[in-house]
Amino acid sequence: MSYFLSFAFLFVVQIHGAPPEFLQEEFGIDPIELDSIQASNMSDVSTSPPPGTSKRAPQSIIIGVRKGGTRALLEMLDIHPEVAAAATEVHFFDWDENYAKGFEWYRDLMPYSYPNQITIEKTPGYFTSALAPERICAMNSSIKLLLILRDPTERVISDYTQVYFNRLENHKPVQAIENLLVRNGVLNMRYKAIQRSLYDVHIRNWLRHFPLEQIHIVDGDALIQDPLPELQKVENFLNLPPRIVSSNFYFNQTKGFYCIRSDGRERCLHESKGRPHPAVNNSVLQQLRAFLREHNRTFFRLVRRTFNWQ
Ligand SMILES: *[C@@H]1O[C@H](CO)[C@@H](O)[C@H](O)[C@H]1NC(C)=O
Ligand SMILES: *[C@@H]1O[C@H](CO)[C@@H](O)[C@H](O)[C@H]1NC(C)=O
Ligand SMILES: *[C@@H]1O[C@H](CO)[C@@H](O)[C@H](O)[C@H]1NC(C)=O
Ligand SMILES: *[C@@H]1O[C@H](CO)[C@@H](O)[C@H](O)[C@H]1NC(C)=O
Ligand SMILES: CC(=O)N[C@H]1CO[C@H](CO)[C@@H](O)[C@@H]1O
Repeated sequence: MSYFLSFAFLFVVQIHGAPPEFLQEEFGIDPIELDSIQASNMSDVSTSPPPGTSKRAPQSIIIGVRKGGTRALLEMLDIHPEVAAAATEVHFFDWDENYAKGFEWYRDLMPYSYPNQITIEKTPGYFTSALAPERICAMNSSIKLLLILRDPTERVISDYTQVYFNRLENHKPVQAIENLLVRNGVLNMRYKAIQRSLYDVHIRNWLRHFPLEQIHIVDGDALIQDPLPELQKVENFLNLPPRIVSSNFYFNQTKGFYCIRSDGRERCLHESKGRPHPAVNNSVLQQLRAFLREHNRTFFRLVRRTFNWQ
């Protein structure tokens, strides 16, 4: 698995030319990653395209959130015969140096698709990017956006855990989560993991450019518990015929997660490297929860929907 992660890491650096230092901190690996390497098979890049296919701009984008389960969502949607999923996180709309390369560069990173297929890419960094909404709107103002969210407090801890292990692997100093969350007794609002969990702040930015009807929110906690109902909602949102069925999933007792079965292939999902989350000091945790509660209230009002986060 660590082989897979470093492979994926290298792959993104090579293809998209991003500064490694930035990546080490910011490149998000989902809580739910794939065991297999299929998602980033480099040899696919050079195989000749099937007749009748071409590369198309995405008609739908999974915009985030980091650590929300974006990889799981994309892989599960990829079961659908009318979905063509991009293999890597493109970071076109959130990284200036990629955006400067232009639209043709972006389209070239999309998979070959048939005319009846919907191309989907996912880059979790878009949701929290200040510029991504207007840039995506400039490309296609009627594009369909998918946003997968989970409990904002859990997301903070998961975000911390990922960066913590990345830093360990890169022999960089690490800090206890409490020291990052709290400075001088108050919540440290400059901590990016907290900022990224302010869903209301970020969604406002998207709603300035897109009507709420164009943004479908997937409940990340529900997707992991029972994938099919959440995926059927997405099929409906994307106007896809219902093709994902319960036999595409089987529960692996050992892992405690669902595995995907499609086209005779089996792929399993699991917690990122099985990393345990740290036990967070309870009073700090309560402080964080109380703070996010206000934000999630505002968020529920903005999206006219509530989520079962406690
Ligand atoms: C990558 O794709 C090629 C062609 O589709 C296949 O032959 C090869 O086994 C794949 N490699 C991995 C590591 O999945
Ligand atoms: C824009 O997105 C919509 C919704 O997915 C799609 O129907 C339309 O074809 C897209 N337009 C272009 C130019 O890609
Ligand atoms: C279930 O998960 C275990 C533990 O990761 C794995 O060894 C096994 O191959 C999986 N079984 C199936 C049928 O996917
Ligand atoms: C949790 O942190 C508070 C200060 O923020 C401290 O007073 C308390 O002793 C800590 N609790 C534990 C169990 O470490
Ligand atoms: C995680 C979190 O803060 N959840 C809260 C979101 O807001 C509702 C009220 O609208 C609270 O009940 C949750 O505890």
